[in-house]
Amino acid sequence: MLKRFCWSCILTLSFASVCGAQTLRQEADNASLLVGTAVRPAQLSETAYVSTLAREFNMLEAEDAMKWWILRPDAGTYDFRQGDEIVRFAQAHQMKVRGHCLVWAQYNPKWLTQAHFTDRQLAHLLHEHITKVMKHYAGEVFAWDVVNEALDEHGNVRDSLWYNRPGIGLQGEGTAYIERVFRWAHRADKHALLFYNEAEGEGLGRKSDAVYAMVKDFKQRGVPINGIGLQLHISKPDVDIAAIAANIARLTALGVQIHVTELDVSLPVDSSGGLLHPDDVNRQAEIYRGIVQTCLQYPGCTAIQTWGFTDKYSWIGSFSRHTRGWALPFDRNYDPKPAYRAVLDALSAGRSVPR
Ligand code: 9MR
Repeated sequence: MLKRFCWSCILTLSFASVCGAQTLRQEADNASLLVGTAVRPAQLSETAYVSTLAREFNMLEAEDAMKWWILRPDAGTYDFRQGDEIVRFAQAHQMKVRGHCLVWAQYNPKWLTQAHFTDRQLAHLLHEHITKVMKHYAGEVFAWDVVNEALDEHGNVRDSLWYNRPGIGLQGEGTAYIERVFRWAHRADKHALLFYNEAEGEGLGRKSDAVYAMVKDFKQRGVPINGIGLQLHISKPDVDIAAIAANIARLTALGVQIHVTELDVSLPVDSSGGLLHPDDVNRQAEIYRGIVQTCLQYPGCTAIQTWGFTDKYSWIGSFSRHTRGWALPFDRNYDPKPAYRAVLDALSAGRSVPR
């Protein structure tokens, strides 16, 4: 890709550092791509966190702040403070905001899960929640993960509060409850892009086949769905990039966008947090590079987001009982890792010829 002509290049010997690779954000802007990260509001008072975030990303998403367990301390209350703080930060730094997530079987507040609501009561509660939250953020959140992780590894609809325990009145009818909530979401904010977000179904297999079949069905019947979120929490070194590309190709051919929503590549660490195998950082960088290059091959792949950006704050440590870590492009001191350089290089190559 031709770089724009730059006078400062004449004044410096270091052409590449001034006019070549810049920041992820600048390169993503040039490639017409959104590059985002998940954000926790508690960290927005930390100078290094804030400066890295604003410099490197043109999009962010609340890692937790827009989930039921934070937004809904009790049945009668909506607590938007944390979500609003994130939106204000984004606006102050000209960043887009993704919303996450309106419907998920996990991490719901106890008042909701333990009250033995009937399906009619649950339908009412969920409809009201989607409507209030989306209207609150209308014009601020441009895309929502409406439903998160509703399918199991076989591609079947998971048992859940919202589906069949007791569900919202569509128990036993497969993806009908997902369709219902997408329709509610579209009515709440007709300008928001509506995504179905899924884990471990990024390549080819039973789960991604089921997502594909659902999208095909929804598109044929006019159900308002605009995109699929591919989470991409990677924990194995043998990532099948070709299978991910094939999945992106078939989904975008149906007319939905792809957002890579939760990318991280975790590595084994020892008890003091050091890498067990130092060479893993290079393998990690190549995985990051491969994902970014793959997304850039498809015009319908419009955003790449990492799940946090510094190893200082990542869900991986506590989730793996501190056996894994090092998952993100910046280390604990906010220094860029080889993974950062690989993403930057891939972005700076721009989009390849559209397929
Ligand atoms: O990273 C998130 C962690 O801080 C929270 O404790 C947890 C529950 O809210 O959710 C984590 O994020 C998950 C995301 O919302 C959906 N995909 C899997 C993510 C990692 O568990």
